[in-house]
Amino acid sequence: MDTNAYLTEFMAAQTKKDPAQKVFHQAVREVVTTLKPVLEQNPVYIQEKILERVVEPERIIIFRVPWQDDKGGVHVNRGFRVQFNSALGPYKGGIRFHETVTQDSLKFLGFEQTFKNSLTTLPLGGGKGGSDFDTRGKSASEVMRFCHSFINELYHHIGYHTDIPAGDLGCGAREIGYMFGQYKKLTNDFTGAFTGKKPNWGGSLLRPEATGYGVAYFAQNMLATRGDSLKGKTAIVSGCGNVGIYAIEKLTQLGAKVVGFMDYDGSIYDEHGVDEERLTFLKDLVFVRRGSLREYDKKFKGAHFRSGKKTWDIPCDVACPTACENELHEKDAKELLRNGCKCVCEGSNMPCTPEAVDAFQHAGILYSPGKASNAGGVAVSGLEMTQNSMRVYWTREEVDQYLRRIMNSIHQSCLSAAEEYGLKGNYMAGANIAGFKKVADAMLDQGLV
Ligand code: 2IT
Repeated sequence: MDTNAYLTEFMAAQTKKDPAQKVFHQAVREVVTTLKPVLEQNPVYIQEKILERVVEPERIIIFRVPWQDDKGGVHVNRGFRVQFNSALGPYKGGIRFHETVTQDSLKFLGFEQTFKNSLTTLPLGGGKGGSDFDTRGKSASEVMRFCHSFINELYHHIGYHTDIPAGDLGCGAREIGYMFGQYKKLTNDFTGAFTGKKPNWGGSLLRPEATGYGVAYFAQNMLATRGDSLKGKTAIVSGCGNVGIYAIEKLTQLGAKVVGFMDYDGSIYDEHGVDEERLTFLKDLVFVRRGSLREYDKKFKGAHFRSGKKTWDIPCDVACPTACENELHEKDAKELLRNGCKCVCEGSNMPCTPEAVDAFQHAGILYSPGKASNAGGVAVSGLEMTQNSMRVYWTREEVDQYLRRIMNSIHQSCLSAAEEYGLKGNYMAGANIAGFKKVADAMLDQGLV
């Protein structure tokens, strides 16, 4: 059978098996499509049914999470952990607390995580978990009771050598703290079974900044392949969480002017660009007061808050989507291109729809998929695990050096893999091929397990 027919049949079988898992299938389709030349040169992957095996999570745990609100009312959420692939190391990946969490979204994220973790060069398998629980609008004690209940079940399935969760959307250091505390209470074991801990109880310096900084380093690397840099570039960043804020910080430090950003309420256009004063305000607004960007508009003259509007119409050279999956559509991509955008560097997981990616690739601008450019976060999680094992703390500078080295290496792997298979400059193909091959070869070595 020729490879196209094999891939068509493969995708049809996937959709037939779980017809409702649309985002997962989107992620799978993106990966397997770019693997075509790899499968042609390495028929063993087809003979050994590596694709069929790699899209099947090793295990999915689904559980009840009951908790009580401050008034004594009873609530029930659903908890998940998708232990996707352990060929390269223990399962590793974040926990998402958001109303949109389903088995579908976590399978997509766990699948992406498997290849992303492979690209980091570190010994990490892939996993993802979470719950359809929204931390927004809940008191700290409600969040704590929820996190404790979540861990009352999950603690059976995770551990230092087994599965190491971290944060993701709706799950930051506060939630990791509550989960880690309960895990330690139940197991009587102080180990690095979570990453994203605070530095005073086992966390790594620079972990909060790592994803955003990594995005900026990756954008810088991409521009360098065209003899260019971030200096003097206009940039927009779509999300305003951990990833977005620190991407803004590093893009600015590397000489770009960030004129647009966005949160759940709307977006800001600030012609002046984010400077130190604005960044300090943003960090306090987002991380401490958990407020809305409407306040930024009131504070800084010349800044405009655009209620309910995204950032993509703001003219820029560099765009970093850092909010969530499928946040950037074909029409947004076309608008960015019309406005002269030269580089799209993904900070969230699969933020660009397939049509948007096609538009960027067709136009020949620099485009990197999240599994390559947002891997700095999980990479520093890996470094946090190393520090925990060694029982040492590294300085900010030491961690930053490793982070830069890892982002450079991911960038290089993408370029080399793409070139090797005749797809020069295609970061999406490069990331998928390099990430996949390492996992696939380990699976072959380990036999049918
Ligand atoms: O999407 C991601 O890479 C993360 N949420 C971070 C995972 C981790 O284990 O640090």
